[in-house]
Amino acid sequence: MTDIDPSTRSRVLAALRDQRIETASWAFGNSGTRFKVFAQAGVPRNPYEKIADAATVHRFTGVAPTVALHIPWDKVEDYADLAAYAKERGVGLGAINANVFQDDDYKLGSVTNPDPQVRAKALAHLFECVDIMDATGSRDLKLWFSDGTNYPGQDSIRARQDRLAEALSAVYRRLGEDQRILLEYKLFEPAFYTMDVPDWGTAFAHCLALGGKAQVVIDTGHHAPGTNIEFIVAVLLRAGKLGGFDFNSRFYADDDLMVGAADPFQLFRIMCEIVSADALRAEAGIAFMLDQCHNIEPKIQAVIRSVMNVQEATAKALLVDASALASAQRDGDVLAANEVLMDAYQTDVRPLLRDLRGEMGLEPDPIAAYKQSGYLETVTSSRVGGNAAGWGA
Ligand code: PSV
Ligand code: MN
Ligand code: MN
Repeated sequence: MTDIDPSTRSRVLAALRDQRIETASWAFGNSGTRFKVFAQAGVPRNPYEKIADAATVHRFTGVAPTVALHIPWDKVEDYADLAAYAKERGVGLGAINANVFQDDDYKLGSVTNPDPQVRAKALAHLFECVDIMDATGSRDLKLWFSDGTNYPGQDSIRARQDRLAEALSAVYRRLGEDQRILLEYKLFEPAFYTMDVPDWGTAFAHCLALGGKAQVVIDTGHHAPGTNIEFIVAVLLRAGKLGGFDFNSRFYADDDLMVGAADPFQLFRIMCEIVSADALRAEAGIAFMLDQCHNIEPKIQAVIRSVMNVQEATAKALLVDASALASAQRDGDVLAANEVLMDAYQTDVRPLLRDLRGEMGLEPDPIAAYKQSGYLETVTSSRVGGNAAGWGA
């Protein structure tokens, strides 16, 4: 793309100014693999400090105004107080992520466990998460179930689907008017033979049966290699069942690397589907969340980088010449249509984003500004003995 014409430029800048990317509290804590968790200096010791870090990301990017919590990793006495603290820092609390995967009782599953007592315990946790949403004012309950089986014959696949449907509908009934379930799927891990929600089709079927307050969330790291994620985005958007994303990058499995690091072109293609369906607007109700771990890289800086990567992909998607694309598609001109997309993808949008930040009263280079701010040095000296993010410790 040569020069961006003034009307395209102002349309793109307006859309980028309104973009909202949600960070994840667990990205700021120590994390690792099952082989080793590497501790970093200055990591948060409690949920309040995680929120302070998320607020720092927002301070330098201007487009990350909410942070998702994971319960019980972010358990506190008083969630209204936590929400007030977040507000003081200039951010809000976003999705509440349930955790029914880290208890010995859940060895054979949580809500799909053959034992009704374990199922009841899991359901009680999900209700507790809705109570927390009531206190924090969160709209979204994000449900990911590690439930599944490792061996053929271990349990009835159909009975487990029945148990899942039962639990989901109990939670659905408990939701408030403006609350919703975001159901997340994952191909494999920790279960290796069957996952009870392995793919978008299963998640979609459950959400359809539940009703309008249940939608599918796409974690970009949760598919078989080679899966066409933008196709899933398009199909779910068309059905009004796309609730949001857990963004991250993967080379192999659920790697949880920085979004846009492994395959920026895929991220662009995903954002093209969003933009062409006019689903970037907040009113479209799509939550653009990060679900990543920063095992070896500095965490706050990595989250800032991730937010910028999403912004860059979005800016490129917004630059697609929709009328040229439609006309090439109408003419059946395969190469011209493809060129329209590639033209936008190959545009260097970094100057545009620097201008955007200037207009928003931010420093043009958020990473340089963050580094100069001395925030990391301050928290490194004031926080001693930071916690693991919640797992792998
Ligand atoms: C599971 O792999 C997952 O993607 C779910 O979203 C969990 O809540 C999250 O990771 C924990 O990082
Ligand atoms: Mn996820
Ligand atoms: Mn994951």
